[in-house]
Amino acid sequence: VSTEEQNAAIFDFKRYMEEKAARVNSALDAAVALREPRRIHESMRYSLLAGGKRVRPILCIAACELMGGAELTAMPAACAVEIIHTMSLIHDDLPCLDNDDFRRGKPTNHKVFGESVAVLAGDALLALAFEHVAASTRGASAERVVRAVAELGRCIGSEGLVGGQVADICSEGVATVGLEQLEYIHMHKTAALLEASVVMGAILGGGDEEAVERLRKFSQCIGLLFQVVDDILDVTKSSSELGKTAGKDLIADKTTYPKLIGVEKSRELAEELKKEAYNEISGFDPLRVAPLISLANYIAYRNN
Ligand code: GRG
Repeated sequence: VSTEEQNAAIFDFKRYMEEKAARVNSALDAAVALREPRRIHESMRYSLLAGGKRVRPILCIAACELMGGAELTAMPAACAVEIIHTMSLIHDDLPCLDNDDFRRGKPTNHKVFGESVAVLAGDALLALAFEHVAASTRGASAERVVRAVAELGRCIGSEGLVGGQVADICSEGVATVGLEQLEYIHMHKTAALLEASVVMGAILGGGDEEAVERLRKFSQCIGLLFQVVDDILDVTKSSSELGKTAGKDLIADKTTYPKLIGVEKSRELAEELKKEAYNEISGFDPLRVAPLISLANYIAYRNN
């Protein structure tokens, strides 16, 4: 067991997550206050404040603090990544995409507000995310704020999150999706927003080029790890909760890591990615890196 792992074990991760999530939640509440026009803000708030683990904003804050920056400096960027995550879920649940009825334990946005408002709530959240980082970030130079905004745009656009989603749609029902294609989908659809979260935090926290690039690699490893674990959970859940999930795309036509390489090899891959993530940040102060090590662990061993 490495020094980093020992420190991470002593570090009270549960408390850390609860405290950070609580402050992220109040910042989100304030950023999307209920105002006129009422209907659109109700719809935006409905999905944004419906819970969720807040992994992305906490990663953003942890990266900023590792670089010596303040939580307050990262908070608008932290809110922005959660706002974008939420808008991607609202759009993903629409009948023209995944057609889901429930999300975060509640009826999906379009089930409550109708499809047109749900589309517009997603659009408004996307616009707000960029406005919020640009207008509300304090404690970082204008140059760093602009760099952070550019990272965000790149990570979620047609060569990032949206690109991954399109590749995913195009691969549906295709029998020959290989490992390379699957990795492309996950690196873009899931890892890109985690990358934006970590890299924005590092930039705003004052990290130099080398530190930012190390953290970028770290985020890419945990991004892919997140999805490999998700795929494994799908398999382990699908056998125990088959009744609940019957008819959904769990086993149907979706290519997953367990399908391509089996559950055992998928677990090995997850373990490798976790080690690679650790390696990337092993040069930082072992005490200060504990939150990021614990977050990597949390992603590797989570059960939901
Ligand atoms: C970003 C402009 C823009 C458009 C969105 C619809 C779409 C394009 C993308 C879909 C992306 C998608 C649904 C990716 C899956 C992301 C994922 C891993 C969700 C689960 O995240 P958790 O476990 O969920 O962090 P909670 O609810 O805890 O936040």
